Amino acid sequence: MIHTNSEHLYYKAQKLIPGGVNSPVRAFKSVGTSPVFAAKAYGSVIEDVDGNKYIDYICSWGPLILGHSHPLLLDSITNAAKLGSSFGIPTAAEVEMAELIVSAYSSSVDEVRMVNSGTEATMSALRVARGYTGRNKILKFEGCYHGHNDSLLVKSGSGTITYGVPTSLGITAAVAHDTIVAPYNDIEAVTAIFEAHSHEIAAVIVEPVSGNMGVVSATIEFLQALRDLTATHGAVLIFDEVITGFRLAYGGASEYFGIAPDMICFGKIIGGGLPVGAYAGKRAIMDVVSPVGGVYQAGTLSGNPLAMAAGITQLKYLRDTATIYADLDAKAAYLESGINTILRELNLNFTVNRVGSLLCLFFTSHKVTNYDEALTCDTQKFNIYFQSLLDQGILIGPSQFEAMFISAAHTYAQLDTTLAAIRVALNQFK
Ligand code: KE4
Repeated sequence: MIHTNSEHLYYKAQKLIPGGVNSPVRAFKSVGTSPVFAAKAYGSVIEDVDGNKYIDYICSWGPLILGHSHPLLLDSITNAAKLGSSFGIPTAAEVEMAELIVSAYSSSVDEVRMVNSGTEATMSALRVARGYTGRNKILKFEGCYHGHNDSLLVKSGSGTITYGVPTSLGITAAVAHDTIVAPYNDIEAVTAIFEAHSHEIAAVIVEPVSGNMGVVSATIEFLQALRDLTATHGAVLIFDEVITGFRLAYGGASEYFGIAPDMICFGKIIGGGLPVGAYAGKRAIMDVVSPVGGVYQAGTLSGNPLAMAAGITQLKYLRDTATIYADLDAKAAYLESGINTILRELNLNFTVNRVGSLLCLFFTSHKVTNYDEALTCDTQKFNIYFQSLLDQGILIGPSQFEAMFISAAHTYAQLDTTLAAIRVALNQFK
């Protein structure tokens, strides 16, 4: 493949944008190569600026569950744009979006507030939980990513200290001090933390299925323990459903696991590929949000009409297409089964995790149920695998610790093409 135009753009971009990209993972740094620049996309195909075509499993990191440039979404965005791109006063579309989210997650939420990213959603939800409980500490889990707000760019402290230390420059020790980090899926650890910090913990935030350490699912026992412990100790349970919301089921992980958190954060799918986020919860909690209550949160473009138009169309399609989730899961299961067959035939003992239409091939023989186990992966082998797939016209996330996203646009013929490429890529390791 020729990448002349991508290389030229990347050279220019690095002089103007930190690392040449507007989000770090796009730099392909962890896979040790230069990024390809997208020119256009349609269905499950991305074309780069050199005319190379890829079957795309990044899907904009989740939003494009129906595929790129879906005609229904294009029409909605175009029609909304003709009426105005932003007003600064309320619109009917924001009410309709709120109705869709509240009705899909009715066991957990009465009210929803739109924001412009998943980061804003989780940042705001934590502020609401702190304002609602009057407490300072939050509990998160290793390997879960909730966006780049200060309280959540924190890892577990060394030794016996339970408070966190920053994972990024620019975050104060004081902020990190109020974040406790526990191992994912570790009920005993969380129980001990609540026993030690019961009345200090404002919220527990968790990805019910993490798409940020590869794909790793919480066990239902773990989620139930979080539900019980937060209820007992008066903390707010927040499901970060930025990835899983409207993906694992129309009612997301809350429906998939049958567990109702106190608050839910959304992003990605609810905006149909346009900038979006939302946080939602029971009225008793959400009534602390300004202008009703004393927790301030605001946004110039929150509930933007173009993002609402795209998101409403996508959510209604997901709501009204009876077989959509079964079809998505069947395609992902087909890919999972095909990869496992290839691994068996090549006598490779790598691990495949799949939940719904999210999957990940881990270059480790370990089962992967938490971040420490994910870290046993041979990332050098992943990098060779990634590059081989890219050269064969298959685009997956440029990191071992991301998910493959299946969309309704992926065809079984494309899955077979993908499996053939995966066989070539894995054949290098037998
Ligand atoms: P954004 O601020 O990027 O819209 O959302 C942050 C976020 C919150 N919660 C979860 C579970 C998420 O996965 C994310 C963002 N996901 C990453 C991909 N793993 C976005 C890709 C990127 O950072 O460029």
